[in-house]
Amino acid sequence: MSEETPTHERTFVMVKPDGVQRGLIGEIVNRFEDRGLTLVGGKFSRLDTETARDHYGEHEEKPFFDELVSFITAGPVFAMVWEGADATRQVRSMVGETDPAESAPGTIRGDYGLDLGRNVIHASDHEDEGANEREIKLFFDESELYTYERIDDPWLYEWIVTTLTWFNSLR
Ligand code: RTP
Ligand code: MG
Repeated sequence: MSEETPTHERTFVMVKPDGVQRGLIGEIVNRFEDRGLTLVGGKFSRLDTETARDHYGEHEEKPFFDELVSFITAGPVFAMVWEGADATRQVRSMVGETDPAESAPGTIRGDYGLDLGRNVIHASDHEDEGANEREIKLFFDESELYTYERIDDPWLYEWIVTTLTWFNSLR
């Protein structure tokens, strides 16, 4: 792979209780599927307080922490793992800014949110090293994640065609 080839990686994403209640799971899954990412895991979960405090541990000292924990435990969430090239950064750019009011139209929070404390979706932070692995482990067993190739992968990634061409040239 050339230096420019982005890392193929897994990222953790979660439709928050407000997104579930508002019937946005399908729309959100659709956006990531349309983009070409591969859904390798997905399930409902109801966070208990301990898991929620763990998940948002980096914010423990912040004034909004208790409210954040009580919101995220208020109803079921839909947890997912998406896989693809540069998946963490791509997903975050589709999610938008933390505050929906600052999020561009076309992003999930920019299209479906209005309020900082009701921002529809969580995605692992690409600037927080190890966040993906930590959050995936908190929600999923390895046996709940499925590796497979999308049938359109060769049309989504140039490097697949390049590698196949190189491989065929050896035969
Ligand atoms: P998330 O972790 O939920 O995906 O959101 P994020 O990375 O965009 O933002 P983060 O800084 O991790 O904040 C976590 C959640 O806390 C709420 N928040 N409230 N009142 C406030 O100043 C404030 N700041 C953040 C937001 O709901 C945010 O999603
Ligand atoms: Mg965050």
